[in-house]
Amino acid sequence: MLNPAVSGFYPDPSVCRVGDDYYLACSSFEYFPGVPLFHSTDAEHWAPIGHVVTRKGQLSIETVPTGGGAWAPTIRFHDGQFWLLVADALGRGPLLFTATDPAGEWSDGLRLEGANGIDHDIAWDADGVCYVTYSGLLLEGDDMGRHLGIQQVRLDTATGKALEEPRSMWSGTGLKFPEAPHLYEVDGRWYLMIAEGGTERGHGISISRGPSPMGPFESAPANPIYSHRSTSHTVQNAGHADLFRTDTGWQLVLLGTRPGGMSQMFAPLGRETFQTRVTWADGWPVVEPFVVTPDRPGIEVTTEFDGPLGGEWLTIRDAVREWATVTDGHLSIVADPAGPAIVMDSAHPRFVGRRQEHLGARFAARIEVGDGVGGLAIRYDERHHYDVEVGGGAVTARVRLDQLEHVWSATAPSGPIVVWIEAVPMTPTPGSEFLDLSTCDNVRLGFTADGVDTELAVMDGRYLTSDVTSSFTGRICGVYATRGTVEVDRFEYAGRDA
Ligand code: 6LW
Repeated sequence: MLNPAVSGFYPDPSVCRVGDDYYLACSSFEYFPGVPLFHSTDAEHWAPIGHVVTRKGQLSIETVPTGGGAWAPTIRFHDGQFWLLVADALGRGPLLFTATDPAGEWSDGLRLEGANGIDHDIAWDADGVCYVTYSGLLLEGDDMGRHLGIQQVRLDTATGKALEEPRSMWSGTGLKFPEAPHLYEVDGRWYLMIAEGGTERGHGISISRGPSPMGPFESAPANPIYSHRSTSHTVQNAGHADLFRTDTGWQLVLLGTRPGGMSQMFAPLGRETFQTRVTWADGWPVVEPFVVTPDRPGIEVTTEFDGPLGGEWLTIRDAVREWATVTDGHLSIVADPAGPAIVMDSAHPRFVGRRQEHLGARFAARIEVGDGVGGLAIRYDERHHYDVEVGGGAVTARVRLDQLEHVWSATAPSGPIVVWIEAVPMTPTPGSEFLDLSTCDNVRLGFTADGVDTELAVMDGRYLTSDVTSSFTGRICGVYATRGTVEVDRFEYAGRDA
């Protein structure tokens, strides 16, 4: 099957089927719009159709800390409508959204009560009783950080209230962080599938089965039934899966990363979505091993801002973006006069960007800052970003790594200038130093004026990876304004894996 199914920062996939249509949802954390949705008619090629979170108020998007926000949706179709559960982690908490058209609009989000945790699954038995099964990682109250294992309640979906005290469920084989539970009825048996081992290299999928949605569940003898841990597979962290049936058999979607390096490795794109087939033996699912599809074509996209920003454009903790307007082939970003001197250090930068979706990637923006300051930045979070900034007569490349900052500057030419950031995967060449080989990529920072490219700096890319930052997201690259108004009339993204 085609892999990645969806490349770039698209973790925690969940799929539901409605007739001949398949819908896929992923996490989005502090980014807006939130909870991206994809559609497929062959359960293999996925096209974006919109987002669940398109309005202020659906999530606590303005205030969630880095790493919080939309975690791990479950999407299902039941009783004539779509249901999507997602935790607004460190924000509103667990939420239930509904829609009749998955392309939108979705509801405001009903807060679940009595089911505290993350990764909420929703399932119904033949009598219409609704079961919500979730990972009991407490993210609020005095017990914050405590993990109660996999939990379950029956839910009143009209009020969002649990109908009982949570009960403890089968929670895997004892590996860390039992999470991502999904409950399925298959041929008269109930299956409880989870992820365990942590979302890093130890990640894996385990499953159990029982006579009812409440169990009791017996663990599959082969658990974990799938993992890439301790292998040299190009896809690591494989886990957090959702299972579904197609006309030709069973499949699952799961998250994984594509780290680069040598012994220790680093994943520039964060957690992506992969897919594979599933067969059954002795009443247990058997996950077919998968590989990254070789020779996937690259893409080149140019945005000339001749219409509203598409769904691929993200803002950080901002669902309104009134400071970003598109008119006459220009994206104008108006800086916050009270914003900090290094706006990308802030939790609320006036920044509009898109995902890095390929291991090799080049972003270029033609910008004009007038007497303001702004530029192009690639970020994991406000403590880890590389910028190319124009202002005060200079073009400055900046690297921010936590409290450390380093800059390289050149004189800025007058008029519009093309600033660019390029991720170049590390490839072994004779004479390479070990420290070169041990990273995933190098990030070049520079600008072009009068047809001449000036490289200001080349920075090891490992500091912008999920492994170093510990952020749950991926690389996002875009334009920002620090002072005054920054005009952007062209933005290019070229990406290729090989
Ligand atoms: C998600 C949990 C996990 O809720 O990381 O891989 C958390 N798994 O299941 C955030 O994506």
